[in-house]
Amino acid sequence: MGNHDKEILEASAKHPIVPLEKGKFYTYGTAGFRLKADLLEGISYRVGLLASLRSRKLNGQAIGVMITASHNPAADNGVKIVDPLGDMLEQDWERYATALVNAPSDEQLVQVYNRLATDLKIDLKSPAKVIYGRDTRPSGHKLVTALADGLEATKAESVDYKILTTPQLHYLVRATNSEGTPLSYGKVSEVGYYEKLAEAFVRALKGRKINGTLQVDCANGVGGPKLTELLKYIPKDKVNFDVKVVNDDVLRPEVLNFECGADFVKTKQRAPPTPKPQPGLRSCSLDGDADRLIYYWVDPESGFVMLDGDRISSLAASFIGDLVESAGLKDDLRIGVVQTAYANGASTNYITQHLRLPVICTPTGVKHLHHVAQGFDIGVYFEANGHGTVLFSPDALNAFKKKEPQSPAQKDALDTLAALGDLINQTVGDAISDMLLVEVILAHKNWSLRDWAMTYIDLPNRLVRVEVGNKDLFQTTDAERRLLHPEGAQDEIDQAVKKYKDARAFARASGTENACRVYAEAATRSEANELAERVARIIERYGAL
Ligand code: G16
Repeated sequence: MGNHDKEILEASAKHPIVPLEKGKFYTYGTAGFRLKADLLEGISYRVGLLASLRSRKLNGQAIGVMITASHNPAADNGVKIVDPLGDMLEQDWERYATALVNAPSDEQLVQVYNRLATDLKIDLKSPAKVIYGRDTRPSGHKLVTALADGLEATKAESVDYKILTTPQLHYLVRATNSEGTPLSYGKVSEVGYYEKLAEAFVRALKGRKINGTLQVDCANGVGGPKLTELLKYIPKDKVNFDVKVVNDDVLRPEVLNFECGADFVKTKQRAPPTPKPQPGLRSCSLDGDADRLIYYWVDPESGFVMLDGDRISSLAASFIGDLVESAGLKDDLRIGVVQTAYANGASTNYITQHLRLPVICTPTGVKHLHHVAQGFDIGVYFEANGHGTVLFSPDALNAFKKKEPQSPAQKDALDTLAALGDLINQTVGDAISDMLLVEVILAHKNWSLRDWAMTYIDLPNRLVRVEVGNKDLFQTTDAERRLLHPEGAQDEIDQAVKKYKDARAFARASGTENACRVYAEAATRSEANELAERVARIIERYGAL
């Protein structure tokens, strides 16, 4: 008998796992377990067991659990684990999560739990701490109860932070673990998060003026109330930040991510229909849990113009690169950019040829990009869908604060870099923090969105979602740019691509939905559309076999 057997068995009976068809398993995907909410109660309970084990393995450091399905519809939900520094769960542990969640009976669940403890040399009597939060989905209540029961059964100390954006929970995990140390990340509270961002925003602006109104579409998700809260912390006497918060209805679940939000804007390549788009208005959209950000405006002449994650990435890389040069740190700090296969080819060319910075391509999922970005002193990583951040190494942060400036211009650059180190969420992509970063950069450059859009011209592209019988049939290689399985599918894609000028296309299984995604790029919009449709038909055919 292990230490928690009886408690685990008893609580597990209250939160049973829903069996899947024979041969199918629950998997820890791009962002944890993400499914229809009615399949998740047992999973959430078992994630509680895993989070306790993980905390014990890491000497009682706090582990986070976030309950959200982010950009997915209201009927879905998800559970994901956050590691002590606020980053995503270490990949090796995804296997353990999958093993616990797929244990077929309560008894086998106890066995897997005890076996993991033995194999990983975890002392089940040592302290464990888990903190958690959820987005505004109504199903979150039940999933939190199941999670809390898992933590109680395994005698972990826990803190329920109730409703949060995903990046706020990541912040709180890191703040909790660094409290009272020289590397303290900020006050351990939601207020601490607002204070840190607001203070750094004012400092980074250095008196520069923000032009005009910014309209923020909050996808009717948790970002709405949290952004409204943050705005209260920005001192009106110091900063003229005129923000119009829209699509912030969190009381009607059916409107969450519905015809609004960053995912809608990015995939449909148009502004949300509500509120009626106002020509020329600087606008941006967050997604359902506020970790993605897309900017856009409707131009009276050329129509809808979007500035997505690739644009934010190149804007940030260029601005920070210039500051590093002005600060006299160019030879000391390595700057790099991390993208995925979805990055527009024009952005990659701009970054490598114009900014002369290295670009690395990884599979989809911020967990992959984050890891690679850590290899640089300044690692800029964004997915085209608007999910990303900029990571500064301890050496970089140290240099911003300690280097003796040789001129007022150098001091100015060093101060701004130090402020950005506080403004930019170092744990994960954070739409609210990224939005403040974009506003700071535009204010420094005195740029409109049109000026920003002029930096390069995007290649026309199209994203298509394809329903298939079993998405797991589709396996990829080369950072998801080529299909390995089903056999023959990639050859057909290659043939299709050859028919178009400057074209590129790929298909991959989504890690957050039961579908495949197809991306195509070509010299003209109609060719990109046509190619995407062709590849989608290939995927449909292979998916139906
Ligand atoms: C999650 C991940 C992102 C990923 C996105 C789509 O975002 O955190 O890194 O790009 O899913 O993944 P997939 O194409 O595999 O479905 P979010 O905002 O939904 O948490």
